[in-house]
Amino acid sequence: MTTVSNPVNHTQNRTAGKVLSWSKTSFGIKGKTELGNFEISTYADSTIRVRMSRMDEFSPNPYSVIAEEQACIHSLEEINQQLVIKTGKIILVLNLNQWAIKFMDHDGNVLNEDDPSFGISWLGTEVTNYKKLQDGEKFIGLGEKTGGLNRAGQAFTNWNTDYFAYGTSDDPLYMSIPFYMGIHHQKAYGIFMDNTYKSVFNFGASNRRFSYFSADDGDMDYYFIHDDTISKIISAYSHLTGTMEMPPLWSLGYQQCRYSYYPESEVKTLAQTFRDKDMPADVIYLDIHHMENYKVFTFDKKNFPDPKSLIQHLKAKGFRVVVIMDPGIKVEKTYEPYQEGEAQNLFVKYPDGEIYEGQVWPGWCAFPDFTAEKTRIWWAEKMAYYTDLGVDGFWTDMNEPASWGQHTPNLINFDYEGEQVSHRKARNIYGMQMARAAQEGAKHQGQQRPFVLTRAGFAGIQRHAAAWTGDNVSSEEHMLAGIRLVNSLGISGVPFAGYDVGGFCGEASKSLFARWMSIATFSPLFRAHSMINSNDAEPWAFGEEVEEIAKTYMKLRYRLLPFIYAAFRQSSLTGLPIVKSLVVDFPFDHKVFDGRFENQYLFGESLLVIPVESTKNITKAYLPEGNWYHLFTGEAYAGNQEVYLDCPINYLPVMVKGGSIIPMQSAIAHTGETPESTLSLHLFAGETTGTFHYYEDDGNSLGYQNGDYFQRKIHLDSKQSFVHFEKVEGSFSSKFEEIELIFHGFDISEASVEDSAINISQKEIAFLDKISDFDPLPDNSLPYYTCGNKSTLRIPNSKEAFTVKFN
Ligand code: NBV
Repeated sequence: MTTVSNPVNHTQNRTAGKVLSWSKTSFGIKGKTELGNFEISTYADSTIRVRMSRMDEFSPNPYSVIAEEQACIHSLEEINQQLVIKTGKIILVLNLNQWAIKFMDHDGNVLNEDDPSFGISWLGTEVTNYKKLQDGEKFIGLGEKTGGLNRAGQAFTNWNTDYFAYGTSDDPLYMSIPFYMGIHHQKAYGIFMDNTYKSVFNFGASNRRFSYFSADDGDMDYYFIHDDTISKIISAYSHLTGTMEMPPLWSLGYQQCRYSYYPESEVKTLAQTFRDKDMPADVIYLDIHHMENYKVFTFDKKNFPDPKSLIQHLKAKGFRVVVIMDPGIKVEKTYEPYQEGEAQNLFVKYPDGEIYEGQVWPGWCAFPDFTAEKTRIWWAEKMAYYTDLGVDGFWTDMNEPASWGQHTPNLINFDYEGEQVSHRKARNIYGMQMARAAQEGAKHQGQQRPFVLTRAGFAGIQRHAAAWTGDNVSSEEHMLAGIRLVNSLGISGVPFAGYDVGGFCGEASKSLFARWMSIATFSPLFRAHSMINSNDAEPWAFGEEVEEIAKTYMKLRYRLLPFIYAAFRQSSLTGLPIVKSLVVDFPFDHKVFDGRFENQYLFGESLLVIPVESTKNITKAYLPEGNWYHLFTGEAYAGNQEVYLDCPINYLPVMVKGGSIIPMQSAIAHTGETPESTLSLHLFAGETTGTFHYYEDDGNSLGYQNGDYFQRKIHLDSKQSFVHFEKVEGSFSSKFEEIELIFHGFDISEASVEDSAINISQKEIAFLDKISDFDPLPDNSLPYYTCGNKSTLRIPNSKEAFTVKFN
């Protein structure tokens, strides 16, 4: 490849310059500036891609975007040295005298504009897009980044990094997602820079002129997104980079990890203890000590003489086993994976052809080049070793890739789907390609819905794996920081994420562990984990009181599974988060950015979780607009106000949004157990009407892709006093024969069922004087869950449409 016209100048900023020529393409325009080639194309009315390169050809990232261009240009005009391009939602104005883009909405409001002097610039190989800072502009997103919800005034680096015991303001961490949203003047937009080199996002740090995003090398390649809501912007980003596949139901249960459980007798005791103590759990992890000298695709013969029987034993008790897989392959001439990798040319190499070796747990290791398809196929085949033993899930750790010394030499080569690039371009994508290999491997070995948990990743990782936030610390500060990390991952397209409950490094106090368990009940991934040589950290290891609290919340998690599973289904369709920072629904309410409230989030559509340190007994919370109910006391609150809430250690403040419908089931020991046949539908009176997208399937197979699901919308209209159940779609039979309606905040004396093909007799709709049995308070120190007037009503779970009227 040759440079366009000007040689790389290493000392001075060079801008793209004047537009010299342009022409129309099927999806937009392309042309030349004084310094680069450019192309502007559309992917949707809401999404425009801008590319600029000094090379003759672009070198796109083949991994992140899976959407295709779409012709969405409604008009294109050249007026006074400006090119005006309109889609259904965006007006793009390109200044032809000096490359600078302005994005506006159809009312002419400026959403985002290039700095008029610098626009797209180069400094040596580094390419940057400078964007004028708008008045009061706030910035959110960027995935796994520490700091506050509003990122204004700060800068962040994307360079996947293994960071043991990171601080709560440290950067960069394990995963890079170069997607953010800007919010100002009651408008929002999103920008995704699709470049895998090390990059920097500066949101007005050390200057007050511009924000910018900049990559060490490669093309300036970004997608500008605008729509009326943050949700639509996130969905548009997810349309580009893909959504999560439906995970297996068991992965939504409680997961127990430790570095490491061994020998096998300890693993068996662990499993039995959950069952003996009646604490629901689904997953046990085997960390690196299950291997022989930390070699992947082995089991240690002494500690795990018969892994197949062990796994069968655990399965019989309702447990799934997830094993860790590190990328480093021990350099050992007699070790089969090394022999094969060497013989088949599967490892990352130096430019002179020598295999690159770095030190990790097994000692000196070679690293499979997951950016080459043949390596991913080889890995997928190797995974038969685990699936033959009955392993259910895969945990890809150390895939930044990590190695002792933390300075992988930049000159090593990666295939990058045939492009042949250096570590500078490949590092950030390596972890995602390992997770992909694991997911493809599990599928190749016959698993229909693989569960892969990854530490490193890049934009699009949600298509291949769930994520966790690495080696956090047992502290109050870290507990809250983890919530922000997971919330930020959620608004950056990665809905299935979590943190190590209890903290990985250090020792959790009793109260910290209890509070962390209660918060994580409302996290997409619910997994406790802790470091080698630390105290026991299972939910019963902190004394009786904590055990009771943990058990109550773990049971609540399992009772909420119908609600959680439906939230996963929605997320897999829309890309929207399962834990929604309040900014998603209330972006123009400045209170949601307030340091006191920025950790609050909605779990699913309806549960407002107020995370609070375990040391506090009372906390201030912000209730956004709408009306709210305390989940545990049933007390009603008006929205748009700050309130004080009690939060003793057994009592996490959680509010339910008025108008919500929350399906719950009976407590079960693990997801393989069938709950009782009654589905409890909690209905909360609201100022606005509510819709719930109820969803069920077998939780395991891909049958749902062919219609084998049970799905219906349920509408609650509190003002007009009815609940309407739409006709069920899909061929799946619900596990619930009966629905119990539980009314909260209503004053009901009678009810009737209408429009029903089923004949519901008066007897069946008789009110039951029953209150919920959910009590988070072992010592009953706070009011029992009475919830309004205790009205409940039972009806058959008919697949037909019907309406329940009440007054
Ligand atoms: O495999 C050991 C650990 C693992 O438990 C942890 O969750 C990872 O983030 N792993 C890192 C390696 C080194 C930890 C010091």
